[in-house]
Amino acid sequence: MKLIYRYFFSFILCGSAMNAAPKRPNIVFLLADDQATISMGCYGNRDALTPNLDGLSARGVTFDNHYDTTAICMASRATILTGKYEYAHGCNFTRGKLSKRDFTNSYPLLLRKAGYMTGFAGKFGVDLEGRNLPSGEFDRWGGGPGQTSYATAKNASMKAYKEKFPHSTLSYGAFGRDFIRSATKASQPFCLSISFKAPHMPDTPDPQFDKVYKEKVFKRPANFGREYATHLSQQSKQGRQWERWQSWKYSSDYDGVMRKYHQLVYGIDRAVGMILQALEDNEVAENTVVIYTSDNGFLCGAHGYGSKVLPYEESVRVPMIIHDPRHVSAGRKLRSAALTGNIDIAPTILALAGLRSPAGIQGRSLLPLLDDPRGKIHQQLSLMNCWGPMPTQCFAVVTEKWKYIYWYHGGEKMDPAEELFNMETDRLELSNCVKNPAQVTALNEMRKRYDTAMDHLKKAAVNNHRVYSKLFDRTVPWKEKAGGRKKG
Ligand SMILES: [Ca+2]
Repeated sequence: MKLIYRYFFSFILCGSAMNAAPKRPNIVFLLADDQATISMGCYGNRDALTPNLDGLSARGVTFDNHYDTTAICMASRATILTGKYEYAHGCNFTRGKLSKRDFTNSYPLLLRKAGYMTGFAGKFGVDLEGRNLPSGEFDRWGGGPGQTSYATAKNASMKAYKEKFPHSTLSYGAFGRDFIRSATKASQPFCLSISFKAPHMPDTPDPQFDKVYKEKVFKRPANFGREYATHLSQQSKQGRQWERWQSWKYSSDYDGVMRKYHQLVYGIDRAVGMILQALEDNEVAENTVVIYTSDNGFLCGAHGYGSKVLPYEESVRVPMIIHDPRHVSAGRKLRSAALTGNIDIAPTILALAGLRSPAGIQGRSLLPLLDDPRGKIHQQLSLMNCWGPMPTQCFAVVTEKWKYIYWYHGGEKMDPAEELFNMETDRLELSNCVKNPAQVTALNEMRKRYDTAMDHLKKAAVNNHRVYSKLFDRTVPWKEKAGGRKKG
């Protein structure tokens, strides 16, 4: 009866406003922190229990080649907000804050300006020029500074939830539920952004889910362990990612570590379930687009590395789902192999809201891929690491078929190095094809693509990233780079 009434009411509205613009959708943007594709059932891991996320995947379009162009929290989040590569927004730990101009042009602020009711909860994770947290820029705020805490009581803006939801992950589900309930009473559409802390370290999952993975033994990926790193660059082994193979116990207690990691993701799955249920309960599910992704992946012992940052698959390729219930793509378990990236999130959300992307945005709307999941948005994407020890800093390009990484740093122990991986046949990056005579054509093509990407970097790099115009240029010899800067 309720449904009939709703359709009748919609008909009356349509009839009385034939020329009115189509109703703008609500948008829910859900962001995990350090979540690798290996942690989800819908990305092929049968050990993972993620029923709500798998359901979202089945109803929406799931992206199999989605990359975080910088695989570290702050830079990736700034990219998500702005639709720009790190070198163009300049924001990363120790390097720079997000400018007022870029933040003003970020998707939540543009949507609010266009009449959306906006809410944010979780780890904001981006340092802003001239201010601390942007609590006043959202209609409802449950965000926190720095890394936030898994203890809800320690997150000042979320204290209202500390009794019922002492672990922060479910508190964000409750925030989302309450925001949706109040937002649907208003006449305007809403945009809810939730940034979970999970499954970021320290690995302290919600104890109420302790039984979910108790004594679970996880299948090791086929590139698990140091024996699968002998072909990888010396540069990639100079940072903490190499050391964390041992200190984070991938080497000695893989199952123990992965139980906690998956348990943290299980908490997210439950919180996502709360939010999706709230959309149903408040009768807005049919007009709400849900997007789910992560700010970077996690190496989890692949090749004997821990953590993230490096441009290898487990670190840069992340989950990405878009469910638009209004669209013909809904409910068809569609997957897209198109190359997509975190630079595309803001333009996609802006397009959903019917807004044009501001000048300088480098990403593109992914909505055409809902029409045709076999289509293409990008021919190539750039990947970069501008954080941590200088030898681990690098630039890379990826296509649907190849990934090419250039490690610019030389020295006593190493020469600048190139890596070429076949993304169609070697997703685990077990073979570096740089010296394979059969792949000379591919190598030359990817070098050319790299140089094109560098041309873009040189044009768009902001002040604090201009140094990379030279450092990442593969035509400039190491000696010239080493002479021009202090030891890093
Ligand atoms: Ca992260």
